[in-house]
Amino acid sequence: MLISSSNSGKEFHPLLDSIAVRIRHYRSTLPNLCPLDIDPSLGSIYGMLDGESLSISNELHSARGLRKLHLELASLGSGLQILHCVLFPQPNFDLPIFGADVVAGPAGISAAILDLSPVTSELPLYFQEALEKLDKPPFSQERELPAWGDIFSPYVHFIRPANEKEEFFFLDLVDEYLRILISSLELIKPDRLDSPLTIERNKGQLSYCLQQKRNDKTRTVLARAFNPKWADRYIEEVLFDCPLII
Ligand code: BLA
Repeated sequence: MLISSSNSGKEFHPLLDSIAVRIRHYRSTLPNLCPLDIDPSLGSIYGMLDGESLSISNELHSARGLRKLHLELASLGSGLQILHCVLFPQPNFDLPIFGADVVAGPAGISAAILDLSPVTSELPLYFQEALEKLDKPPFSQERELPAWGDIFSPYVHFIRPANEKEEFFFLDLVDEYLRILISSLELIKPDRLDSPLTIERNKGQLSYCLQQKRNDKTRTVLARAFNPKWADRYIEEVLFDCPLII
């Protein structure tokens, strides 16, 4: 069953809640898990727009092999709710970026995106093999990726779930993608910080962030709920701040 719980007093769509529970569960198993500091003015945000409450709550951590684990739940007026999660690897680990974005409106989920995105020309073999083995659920409404979506892997899912069954399929995929990423963490031996591989992966994360910043839909929604200047700062500093150049 998809669970529904309250978060900061706010009811979220059961799919968003269920995904957040899975992410927190996997996160709790990670070695060296450590909360990351965030500017209090950008961490938990509450406001009102046209009589509707707005909220954004951010959870930021690091762990062995992962420089930034970001889970965000946002409620941005007109019944719009968003779950955003990105797990950025440490560039000296040969890992892809885990990303999930789920957008719910008054008529239900309009977009559900999930990927393990490469930071070099191809996904590491371990991930190609593990993802290839997964069953592809029969989603009835696949959506077309925007032009900036060339950062995603061949295993990206971008769908509009048509019913609760398809929401379950998507939740299962999130679970599998997290399981694959987290099980690989135990096997990986990091490269040196000054290795050319590390530098290449660092550049790959940078271009992932630059492409994500071309998503006008994110900017538009944040600018409407708050204001354009705040939206730009939030995107630059919280969502897709650029990785350290090593
Ligand atoms: C689409 N993202 C969207 C949409 C909205 C947001 C409103 C349009 C939904 C639709 O077309 O049905 C909004 N997403 C947000 C906001 C935040 C957010 C406000 O995360 C944060 C506060 N986006 C990501 C990540 C991925 C991603 C990590 O942040 C993928 C891993 C993908 N979102 C993504 C894509 C689209 C999208 C591919 C579709 C864009 C399009 O169709 O043009």
